[in-house]
This record gives sequence, structure tokens and C-alpha cells, in this order.
Amino acid sequence: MAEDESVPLTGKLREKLVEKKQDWARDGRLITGHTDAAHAMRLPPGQTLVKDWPVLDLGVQPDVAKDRFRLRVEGLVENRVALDWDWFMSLEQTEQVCDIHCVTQWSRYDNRFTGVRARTLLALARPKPSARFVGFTSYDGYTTNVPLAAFDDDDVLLAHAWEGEPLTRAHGGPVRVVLPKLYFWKSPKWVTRIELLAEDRPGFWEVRGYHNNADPWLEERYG
Ligand SMILES: Nc1nc2c(c(=O)[nH]1)N[C@H]1C(S)=C(S)[C@@H](COP(=O)(O)O)O[C@H]1N2
Ligand SMILES: [Mo]
Repeated sequence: MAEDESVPLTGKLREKLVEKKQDWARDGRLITGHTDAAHAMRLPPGQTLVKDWPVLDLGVQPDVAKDRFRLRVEGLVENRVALDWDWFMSLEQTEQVCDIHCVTQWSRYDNRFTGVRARTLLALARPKPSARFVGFTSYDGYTTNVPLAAFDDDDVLLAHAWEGEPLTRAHGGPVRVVLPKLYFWKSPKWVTRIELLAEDRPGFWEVRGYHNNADPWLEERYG
């Protein structure tokens, strides 16, 4: 029987922002076609370094109480799991420092996240051989997608802390994905469902003109 999984939402969908970003994709905004030699080793092309950490979302921030939190790994897996908060926190914890790159042009270096490796979850759920893609769903209704090979990587975390403090709600707490090798829209905040899929399933921004792969080093902004 389906249980009620709704959580309180505050805010209003930022329709203007969604429209504007969709227009950028159509117009190819921020494509620079060159790399700045001074930062070529660390700053991807067309990006600007920031020191603060901007908040970017659709304007609706779910309030996910820990006792309602569920993280499901399902679809093409041998072992479907629905982790509650205590189970999630009992899994092996990792701390990791990474850079993040948002398609709206900001990058931020040296973000220290704590969480559970994607690989730990995959080892629990055991993807079937037919699983080749991952679809994420978040408590705000946001979706995004990556190849399984991108999720099944050393540096991918289900993060619940940043700089040693619980991840704030604004930045996706209680739990968000951190997938540092791709533009940050591929790192869903407030994640609740990870589905293993045979076919790719483009997410919120992917169907609005954003690139399916999203590699910042190849400047895969729109596609
Ligand atoms: N659930 C959810 N996750 C999301 C988004 C969103 O709107 N909802 N926005 C994405 C985008 S476009 C970016 S750049 C990053 C921003 O994360 P931050 O607000 O922690 O900087 O979250 C990504 N994950
Ligand atoms: Mo973004």
C-alpha cells in the first residue's frame, strides 16, 4: 500500500527563473569557447570563482523532518531498499573535499562534505546487469538523470553535512547528492528516490534545453 510521502513545502515555484534559464539554453548564453590559461587546471571554461555558496533551486524548499526521511534505491536492482534516517546514518561515512561548478557560471572550490558514498548504496541495492542509467527524484519534485557509470564513481556522495555541520535545508538537507564531476544541477538536493533504469530518462532541466551529460570541462551547458 502506498504510504503518504508528502512533506511540507514552502515557497512558490520560480516560474520566471525557469523561463529565463530555458531561454539561456535556447540562446546558448555563457558559452565562451575558450579557457582562461591562469585557471585552466582547476576552473572550467566560462566559470567564475565565488567564495560564498549561492542557493539555486526552483524556489520551493521542502521541509523534510528526519523521522519522515526516506531514501529509496529501486528500479533495476536485486534488493530494493528504503532507508530511514538511522539506517542511512549507520552506513559507512566518508568525508571529502571537492569543487562545485554551476551552469549559471559560478564555481566554488574546496567544499568539505560528509556522507555516504554512492557506491555503498549500490553495494546494498545491487544493480541488475540491465541497469545503465540513474534517475533521481527529490522532495520538491525536481528530477535529474545520469549514466550509472557517472553515479558509480569514487567521489559521488549522498551528503548530509557540509564543513562539519548538518547540511542546511537551503542547500538540500537532510540529504543531497554531490556529484562533483558534472554541473551542479546533476546533484539533486532533498533527494528521496534513486532509480536504476535501462533507458535514460531526462530530468527537469534536461527537458528544458540543458545538456544531458553536463561535463563542465567540455562546457556541456545546453544540448
Ligand atoms: N531538488 C533540487 N535539487 C537541485 C535543484 C533544485 O531546484 N531542486 N537545483 C539544482 C541546481 S540548478 C543547482 S546549481 C544546485 C544548487 O545547489 P545549492 O543551492 O546548494 O548551491 O542544486 C541542484 N539541485
Ligand atoms: Mo544550476
